[in-house]
Amino acid sequence: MIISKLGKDILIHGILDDKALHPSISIQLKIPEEVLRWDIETRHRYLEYLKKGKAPIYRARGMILGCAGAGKTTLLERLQKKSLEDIQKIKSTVGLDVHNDIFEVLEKEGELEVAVRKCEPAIHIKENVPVDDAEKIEEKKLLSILDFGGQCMYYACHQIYLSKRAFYILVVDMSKNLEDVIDEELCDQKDTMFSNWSHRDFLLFWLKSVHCYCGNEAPVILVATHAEGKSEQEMTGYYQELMTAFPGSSTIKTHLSSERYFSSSLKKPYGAYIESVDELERKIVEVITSQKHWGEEIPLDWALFEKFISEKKETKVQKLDKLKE
Ligand SMILES: Nc1nc2c(ncn2[C@@H]2O[C@H](COP(=O)(O)OP(=O)(O)OP(=O)(O)O)[C@@H](O)[C@H]2O)c(=O)[nH]1
Ligand SMILES: [Mg+2]
Repeated sequence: MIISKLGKDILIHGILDDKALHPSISIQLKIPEEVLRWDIETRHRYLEYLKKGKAPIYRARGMILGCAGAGKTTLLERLQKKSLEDIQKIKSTVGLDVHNDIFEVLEKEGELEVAVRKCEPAIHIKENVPVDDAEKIEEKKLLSILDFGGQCMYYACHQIYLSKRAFYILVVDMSKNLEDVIDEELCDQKDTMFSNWSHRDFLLFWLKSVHCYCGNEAPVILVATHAEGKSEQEMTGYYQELMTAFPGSSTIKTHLSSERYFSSSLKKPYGAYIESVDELERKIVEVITSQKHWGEEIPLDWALFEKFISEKKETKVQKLDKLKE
């Protein structure tokens, strides 16, 4: 049986409003939450596709948020195991950088491996296997990362990208005092609603954005950069300071956890990193693999369509007839 009878009934006849649609319903029915929100005709179509076969899919999306200069791109490049020489060449991010499928998730080892064969589609369709057989799919477990530019003129488009399906890495420069107003050159915030905002205000803004667009459960990993020379005690103290910096925002704080709090530092003069990012890497894998859509089953046709799209990616315009085919 592909999905339960109740699932089928809901897909074909059920009317679900937002209040009735608790995420647990989607898990129970094994139907993605987004599908349950579609109109009845499209839900019907989903069911038809599902009858033809389904396949588990392992995709994750992480978004790196924080003020300009906090060290977002640096952190990403460290996760990619780039050399300090490369890292020192990093320039301020313009808009946002989308890194599709840059890491392979090694679930058992708790590691992220830089995906080497990026140009190949993530999904491989095996030959000589019946079309409706999930075994036909050989999937890779992949992670995409969106690295946001910290200048405030880009913030208006963030809600397009923030998603319930993603997890977040919030980067904060811990060498700055939380209550200090951010230099207006840093995030280009002069004469905007962000002028005179302190580091604390910006942090709250990021957390509120995640809360607003991604619901209560979106996990946030907090990374305090510029942590050179900080003792463990100072690190703990900084986290506690952050937690008390948002009085009356208890719902916002639910996105944070001391277990998802890390420090990162560079030791420039000696040409070496102070700390590795292995622990952060393991936490990312843990967060990804505990998200409810990890390994969710999708109609096989969707997977085939993705393969088709990735093969044709080089041609920017596709004829609709061909796509429909
Ligand atoms: N000392 C020290 N410098 C760091 C650390 N992390 C980043 N930097 C430096 O801070 C500067 C800004 O780093 P980026 O990674 O470009 O910062 P970003 O958050 O991506 O900035 P935007 O792209 O402008 O939003 C660079 O010169 C980095 O070398 C750190 O932990 N310690
Ligand atoms: Mg950057």
